[in-house]
Formats: sequence, C-alpha cells, structure tokens
Amino acid sequence: MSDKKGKFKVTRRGVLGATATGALAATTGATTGLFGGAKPARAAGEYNLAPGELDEYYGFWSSGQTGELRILGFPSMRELMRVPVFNRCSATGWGQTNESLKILTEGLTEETKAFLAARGQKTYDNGDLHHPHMSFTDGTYDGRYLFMNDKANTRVARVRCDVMKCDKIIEIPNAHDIHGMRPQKFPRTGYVFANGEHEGPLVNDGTILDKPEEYVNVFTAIDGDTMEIAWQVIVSGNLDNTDCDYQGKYAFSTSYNSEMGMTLAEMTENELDHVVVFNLAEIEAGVEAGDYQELNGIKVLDGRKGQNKKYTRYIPIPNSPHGINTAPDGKHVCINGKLSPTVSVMDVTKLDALFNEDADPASCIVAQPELGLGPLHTAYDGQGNAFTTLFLDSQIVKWNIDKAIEAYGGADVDPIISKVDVQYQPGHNSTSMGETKEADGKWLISMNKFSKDRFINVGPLKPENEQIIDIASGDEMEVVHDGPTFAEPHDSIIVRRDIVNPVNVWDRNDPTWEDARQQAAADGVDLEDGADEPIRDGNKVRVYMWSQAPTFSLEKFTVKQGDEVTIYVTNLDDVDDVTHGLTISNYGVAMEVAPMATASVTFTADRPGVHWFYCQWFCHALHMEMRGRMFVEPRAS
Ligand code: CUK
Ligand code: CUA
Repeated sequence: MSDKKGKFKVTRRGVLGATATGALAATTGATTGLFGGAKPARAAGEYNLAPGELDEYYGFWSSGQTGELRILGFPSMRELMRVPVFNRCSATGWGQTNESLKILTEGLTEETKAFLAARGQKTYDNGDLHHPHMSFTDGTYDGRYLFMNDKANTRVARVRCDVMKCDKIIEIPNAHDIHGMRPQKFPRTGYVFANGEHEGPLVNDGTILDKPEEYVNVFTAIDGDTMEIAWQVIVSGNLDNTDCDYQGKYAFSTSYNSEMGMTLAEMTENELDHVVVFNLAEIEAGVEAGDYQELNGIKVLDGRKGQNKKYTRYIPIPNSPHGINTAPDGKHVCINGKLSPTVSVMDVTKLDALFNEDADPASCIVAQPELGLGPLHTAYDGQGNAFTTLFLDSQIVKWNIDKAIEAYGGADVDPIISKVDVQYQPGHNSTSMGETKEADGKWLISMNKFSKDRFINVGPLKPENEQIIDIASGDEMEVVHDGPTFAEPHDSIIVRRDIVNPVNVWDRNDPTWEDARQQAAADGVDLEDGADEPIRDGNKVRVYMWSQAPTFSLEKFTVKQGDEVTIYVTNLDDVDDVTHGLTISNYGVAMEVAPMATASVTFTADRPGVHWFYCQWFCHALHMEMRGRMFVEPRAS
C-alpha cells in the first residue's frame, strides 16, 4: 500500500498545481488577516457544538459489514443511536426477541428458511449494509422511512422513522447480492430500486455451475409501502449502483462488468462498460400485458440487450463505472468512472428519444470531464456544482456541471474549481440534503476507507475516517473535522432535522407487538396488567410482567425444566427516556423494553435452579434492585 500511496502522491501534486498554492495562500490569509475577512472562516462552534447544543441535521449512516444503521448528529458527528437491522444486537435483543425474529424471518424465502433451519438458525446473523436512503415525496425527504440493502444475504430492509426501528426485511429471490439501492424520488416512494450485483444462473439450484454464459443479473423494484416485490428485469452485464430521476420515468444502474467476466482480467477487459436505463412506464405496461415469466412468485421481465423491447437501453460508459448520482437540478446524472478518470454526465431529458426514436444511446451524454484518478461517487451543492471523490488521488474535486457541458461542446473552459486532499482514499461522499431537490450547499462529508496516521493507534485494524468539509465558505473546500467510525460505513445521508420527528414513547396500539397482544387476549390477560402466575399450556409457559422503575411486577416465578418459556414485559413508564430491559443470567437472554413498549422472548428452561433476572438499562436510583428470580424446577428423574 505504501508504495502505491507514494506513487499517487506524486500524481496528486502534479494534478494540483496552482490550486494547492491557492488554498495555502487562502489559509495564510485567514490567519494573518491579510485578506481582510474575504474568506469567511467558519466559526469552530458551528460544527463543534457546545454541551447541550443540538445538531442541525440528522446523519443516517450505513455500517457495512457491521450490519446496523447508525444515527449521527451532524455536523457534530456525535453518534446518537445504532439501529440493529441485519446484525444481532446484545443490548436490544434484536435477533432474539419474538418481535425482531418475526421481522427477521418472515421475509425470507422458504428455501433460505430450510437452509438456515438445517444449521439450527432462524435467520442470518450477519449482513453488509451499504446504502441507507430516506423515502421521498415530490423530490425531497419525507421523514417516513429509511430503506437499506444487505449485500451479504440479498435483502432489503426498512426502518420506521417514527420509532427508529426496523419493521420489514425482505429477501430478494432470483437476484444475487443486493448492492445499489435507491428509493423513487418522484412523485413519491413508491418503488425502491435494488441491484443484484453478482451474476448467477436465474434458477440457482446447482444444475448450472461454471457456465458464465448462462448467468444473468436481476434488477428489482420493491413497493416501499408494502415491501413486496413489484417486478424484476433481467439485464445484460452486472449491476453496481443505481439512482433514478426527478420525473418518475426512469431508473438507471451502473455496470462494471458488461463483459460478464469471472476473473479480474476478464471483468476489466472492455474500455467501455455501460449504464442500463429502465423505462418504468414500459416495464409496467409489460407487466400488464403479461410479458414476463413468473419465478419464485415474482414477475420477471427480459430487458437484456437485443430483446428489441422498450424496457431498457444501454448507454456506453468508460471504464467500470461505480457510483451514479442524480443532481438536484432534476436534469443531470453523474456516472463515476472508477477506472476511467472521467465522470459522464447524462441528461435525463434526452432519454425519451432513446426509447421512442431509437436515438443513439450515447446522445444522452452531455459532458465527460476528466477529474482525476478513481472517481467513485458525486454529491451536489444545489448551485450547479458537483463534488466527486477521487479514490486513488485521495481528493475531493469540486467542479461545475454547466462548464463541463460547455467544455464537452468544445469551449475552452475548465470545469474544475478546486481540489482538497482527504485522509485517505474516499468512497462515498454526501452533502447536506444533497440527494434531494433541497440540496443546501452547506456541508460535505468524505467517507474515507483508510485512516492510517489520523488517530492514535488501535492495532492492525484501524477505523475509517470521515471528514467534514465546509463547502459554504467559497470555492476552496476546507476540511474541518476528522471523525473515526467502525467498520465500514459506505454511505450516508444528511437530513435537515425538521424533517425527522420521532416519538418519545411508544403508542400502546403499535403493531410491533400484535402477536403478544393476541396471545395475551387468548390467555385472558391484559399486557398492561400482567399476570400473577405463569400461564401453562402443556409444556409451554407464558409469563406476563410489567415494568415500572424500579420494579418488575413479578419478584419471582416458577417453571419446570424443559418448559418452553415466553416472557412478555410491558414497560408502563410513560416517561421520556425511561427504558428498562430484561436479562436472565446464564440463560443468554436480554432485551430492551422502551417506554410504553412490549417485548417478548422465548427460550427453553433447560437449566434447573435459581436464575436471577434483572433490568440492564440504568433506569432509577434503585436500578440494581430491579431484579427477580426465575425458579426452574428440575425434571423428575
Ligand atoms: S459502494 Cu462502497 S464506496 Cu457499496 Cu455505494 Cu461505493
Ligand atoms: Cu429498570 Cu434498570
């Protein structure tokens, strides 16, 4: 790595030239007052909040292979919450409570359920969460839901923004490894688009193995309201990232492997790969007309090259494009070249002609500025400027879209405005509200894959480094903050805080614990009242408790060895921030019960003896005393 780094450093210096000198002069000016305040230096207080001050934005962060969603206060970068999604969480009991297991299992295919059951598992314990995106109405965030993908186990999940908990997870049949994922922007979400990244046989039952010529890739549209799959389209080449327009007409996905190669050499062979454009109205008409095969209950249309259908068009793009980002102007889409130093700018208003007049697919490309080495993702300020991460150059480049278009048309203009070094190797970047029509041009975050020397050493595994860049104070970008994060946030969105309005306590009528409500009703119990004694039903035993700081309604209860025990806890503390928990020691049981929520857990009481249960959320001066005993009577021998 160090050799490579050294090499790229040389390249960077060369590319930088006058810009670097300019930035240096500007900095000097600010400290000496030479520029007479011409460079409006940002007051530290604006991103470095004083105690008690609240952030202006919510940051919703992926966590990559950790599998959870994270909520940060932005720009302070204070981590506020972790929302377990594709992972197993020790604190909240996600992956153990009945309520979470229902969400984690009900959307799996029968085949996956059987595969997991044979391993003694109900669901996957791992995930790889890359792309968190909020639902849209009329081109901007609406605060209803967050959607996210699992590349590891081919799933898409939804988090409710009213309670900030995951309420749906579905596995995507027929596709392999969901990577790029975006919600429809207009008129609303609507569809959630999801790319299957890796190629495979359409029916992957072992009949076809090492025959890549028979592999396909599948693009999926999910109904974001019901979390059911609306349709799928088979494409040529693989699928990487995806985005859609502000007209509600098209979605588009990058393909870095148009070659359908299986080795590195094969995958990078062609100078040109492509972007697939999906024509939503034509696909819907195709579904209506029955032009699909049904596979695993999903309507699958054929959008491969040479089908002569109006479902897709393939736009040639150099070389192995990665990120694809629609600009807030509603017109332009940047396709980041990765192995090519260019970003290709697509004009969505020229897409109709591709489908209706069979125009040359390349005619929708209106600019192709050469920006630097390794462009991966682009973000926007809403003022016509774009910010592209350069992975190999370890820089962000700020450039102007209109000037890039003029230059493409032959004008002698340089679209590049400035570059800034980041530490090191950026992947995604995001601007405040930048993937909506309301991009406000204040902040940029650069999500860097390597942190190297930026923090004190924690051993061979290092954190990522996320850097906040001030983009509101002029043409030069200024890095104002380093923020370490654990493995491995790929992507983030920065959302104005007035859009996000979670509740403080649960509504007792919430559907999350509907099963518990029904079981309690069948047992003649009110969840809020609990039951004085366990309710026995053969070897199934149900224990109903409430919690109110600092007590559980039961000080003790008795079950028999071998019983299948379900414990329901309802938190009656109708008070902001008084969460309780239930941990049963040496039983591997723990769960969170937030204010006015019900949570439940089922386990086999296979260890006889006295087992304390206790509240693991510090809730009261007598929190330590918030405990009780579970007696497990030994099996008669
Ligand atoms: S991908 Cu990771 S840096 Cu999964 Cu959005 Cu580009
Ligand atoms: Cu309840 Cu601690």
